Amino acid sequence: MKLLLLLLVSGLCSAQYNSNFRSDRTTMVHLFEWRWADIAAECERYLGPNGFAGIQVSPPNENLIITSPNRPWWERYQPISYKLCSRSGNEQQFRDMVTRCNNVGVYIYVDAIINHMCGAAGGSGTRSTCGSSYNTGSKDFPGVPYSYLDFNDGKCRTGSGNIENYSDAYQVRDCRLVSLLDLALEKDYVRGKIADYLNNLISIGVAGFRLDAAKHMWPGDIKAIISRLNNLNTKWFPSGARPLIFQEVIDLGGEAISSSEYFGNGRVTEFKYGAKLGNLIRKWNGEKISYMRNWGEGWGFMPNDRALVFVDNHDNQRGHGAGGASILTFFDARLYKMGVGFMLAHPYGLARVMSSYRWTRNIVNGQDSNDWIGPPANSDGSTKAVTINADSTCGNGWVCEHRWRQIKNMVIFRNTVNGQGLVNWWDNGGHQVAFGRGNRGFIVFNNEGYNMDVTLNTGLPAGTYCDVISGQKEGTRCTGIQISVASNGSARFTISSSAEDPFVAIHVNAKL
Ligand code: QV4
Ligand code: CA
Repeated sequence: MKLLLLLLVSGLCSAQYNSNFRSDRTTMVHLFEWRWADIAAECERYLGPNGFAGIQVSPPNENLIITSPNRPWWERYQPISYKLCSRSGNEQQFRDMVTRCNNVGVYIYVDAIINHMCGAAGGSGTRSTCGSSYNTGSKDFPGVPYSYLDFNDGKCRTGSGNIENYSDAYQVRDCRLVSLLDLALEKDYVRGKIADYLNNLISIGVAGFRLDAAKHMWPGDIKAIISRLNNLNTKWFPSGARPLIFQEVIDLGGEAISSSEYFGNGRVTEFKYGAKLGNLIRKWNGEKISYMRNWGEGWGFMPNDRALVFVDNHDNQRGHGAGGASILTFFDARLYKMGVGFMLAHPYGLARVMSSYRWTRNIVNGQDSNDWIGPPANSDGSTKAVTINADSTCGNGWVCEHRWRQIKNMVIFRNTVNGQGLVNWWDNGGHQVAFGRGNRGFIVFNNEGYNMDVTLNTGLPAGTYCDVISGQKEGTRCTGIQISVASNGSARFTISSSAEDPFVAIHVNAKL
C-alpha cells in the first residue's frame, strides 16, 4: 500500500518533466513562425518519416498587429486574447495541424504567453489578429475578458512601472517586462482564464507548453495554473499523461532569480548550454572542446532531467534574450552544424533544434538593427508558405536547419543511441574530441587547424559503417565516407581540417 502510494506520488511528480515523445524519438524542433498548414504537411512528408519527436510552434493566440516596424516577429508576444488566430493560421487550421501531426507521432508544444498581454502603448482599437478589441489605457481586453482589475500595477514599485533592476526579484515578477501589461497571476479569475486557454489546447491534442517569460512569474502562481490543467487527450496519449512543461528562465548566473526555483513546476531552458557551447566551438577565451569531457551537470548546468537544451533560440539568434555574440546560428553554418551535432550526440538534456527564416543582419555596435524582421511575407502581411526545393531544402526565405542532412541525421543518431551512456571519451587536449554512446553510436570532431588521423575504440560491433555527416546510407550504399570497425571495436578516423564538415558520426542503423 505504502509502495503504491509512493509510486503514485513519484509518478505525479515526474509527470510534467516527461516529454510525452514516442519512445523511439528524442528531439523537438522549433518551427519558428511557420504556418499551421505548412507544419501539418511537414509532419507528414518529413518530420514523421525522419523520426522527429515534436514541434514547438509559435504562439497560436490572438495578438496585437504591429505595423511600425512592419509586422515584427515579436508582435506575437503581445497577446490580445486566447482565441486561436494568428499569422500562422486560424483555429480550424490549428486543429488540422495537431491532428495530422499527432497521427504521425510528431507532437505539438505550444509557446504560451501567460505573463502579460500587449504593450502599454498599444492604444485602443481592433488591430488584432482575430479583430478583438482592446484598450491599453483602460486595460480592457474584452476578448478574454480581462479588465484593469486583472493586472499587477498596484504591486509594482518602480517609477516607470517597468522592470528596472533584475537584481530585485519583486520587480522582475510584479512589474512590466518592456512595458507589457503584467497579469495578476495570484488572482483566481486570471488563473482560471489561463487554465481554460491551455485546457482548450490540451483538448485539441497538444502535448505540452513552453511557458514564455517564466522568470517574470512567481513559481507558486505557475504551480497553481499547472494544477488546473487536464490530462492529455487520450485519443493520442496514455490515460493520465500530463502536459510537458518547460519554462523560459534565462539564468546565466548573477541575478536575483535562479532556474532552480522553477524545478518544481517542470523543465527549464538551460541558457548556459548554448552560450558556453558557442565559446568552445568558436575557440573564444582560450576555450577548447576537450574541456567538454564533463559537459552537462559537471559544468554547473541544471540537473539533466530538468534541462531543455538548444544551441540557439528565436531570441538569441538575433541578439534578444541572453547569450551574446558567442551563440552559434545558421549564419555560421559550418560551426553551427558541429554545435548541433555535439548537442544531439551528447546525452545531457531534452534537445530542441532551431528552424529559422533568413534575414539580413545589420550589426552596428554589436546590435542588429534588423532584429525585428518578421517571417517571409507577402505584401498584404500574410506569412509566405514554406516551399520545398528539388534537393529537399526550403525556399521562400525559410532556412529549415532541421532539413540539413547533417542535422536531420544527427536527430536519427540521437534516436538510435537513446538510453545509452556516454562511453569511450577521447580528446587530444585541444580541439579534437570523440565519444560513443554505449555500443550504438560514435562521433569524432576535428576542430583543430590541422588534419586528424587517429585510431580510436568506438565500442561498436565490427563492420563497415556509413558516416551520416558527409553522406548517409541509402539502401545498401553509402553516399559518404565509410568507416571500418575492427573486431576489437577500433576504427581509424582521418578528418581533414578543411573538410566541409570536420566531424564524422556512425551508428548501428547506418551499418552497411
Ligand atoms: C519598448 C521599450 C519599453 C517601453 C516601450 C514603450 O523597451 O521600455 O516602455 O517600448 O512602448 C517589443 C519591443 C520593445 C517594446 C515592447 C513593448 O522590442 O522595444 O518596448 O515590444 O512594445 C519579444 C521580444 C521583445 C518584444 C516582446 C513583445 O524579444 O523585444 O518587445 O517580444 O513584443 C528577457 C526576459 C525573457 C524574454 C527576453 C527577450 O526574461 O523572458 O527578455 N524572452 C521571452 C520571449 C521573447 C519575448 C518575451 C519573452 C515577451 O522569448 O521573444 O519578447 O513575451 O530576458
Ligand atoms: Ca509578471
